[in-house]
Amino acid sequence: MVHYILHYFDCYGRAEPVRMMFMLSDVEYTDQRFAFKDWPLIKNAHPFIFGQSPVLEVDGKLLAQSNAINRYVANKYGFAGKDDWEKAIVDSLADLHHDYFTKVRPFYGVACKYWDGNFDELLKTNFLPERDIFMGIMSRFIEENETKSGWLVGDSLTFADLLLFNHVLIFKNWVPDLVDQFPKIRQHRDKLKNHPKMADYLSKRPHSIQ
Ligand SMILES: N[C@@H](CCC(=O)N[C@@H](CS)C(=O)NCC(=O)O)C(=O)O
Repeated sequence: MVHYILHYFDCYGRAEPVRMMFMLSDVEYTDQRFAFKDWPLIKNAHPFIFGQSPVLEVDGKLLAQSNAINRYVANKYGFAGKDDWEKAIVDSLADLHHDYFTKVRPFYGVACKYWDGNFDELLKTNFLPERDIFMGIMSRFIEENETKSGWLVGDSLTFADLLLFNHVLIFKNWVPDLVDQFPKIRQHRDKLKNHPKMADYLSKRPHSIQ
């Protein structure tokens, strides 16, 4: 049996979609969490080959970059898309999510209290305009795929769905009306929230706001 160790901060962030894929697939793994205050001490040591987290250890081999990890685990356990075309579309949505997350970092950093800044101002000038673009695109994918499955791509859940879901759950903490004007995103979120395994997982996972 493969031995997986997922190294990440004690929060959801970039690691939660991987945790969700392991959970949905009943795959055992070590969820190696560390405190934010410890990061400077461990950042340049094993296993952080890029000086960043997450890192997935697979029988002692190290894989960095959250989307490379997502894709690796997704390919193994059936969350990557059903054929080459679906896989390419899933990857494109993961890249879009990455770009979006990079764009809203000024707001995210203030929301997490990583740095000082005007929360209300950044919400208005940074987060909300990017949110509207991102959620608009995601809504279109869900709508176009609605008769097939209600997932973003094809007829089954992929890691692109988990990236969107994780984002929605986290940012709702700071933006309570995050998805009020996006019915397709609410529908997608509820579909995942009501998935029996997911509902159980969400009720038991360690609490975090980010
Ligand atoms: N593109 C990388 C970004 C990784 C990244 O920035 N991770 C953050 C935590 S979410 C981190 O390690 N920050 C601390 C640092 O860079 O020192 C990925 O997706 O894994």
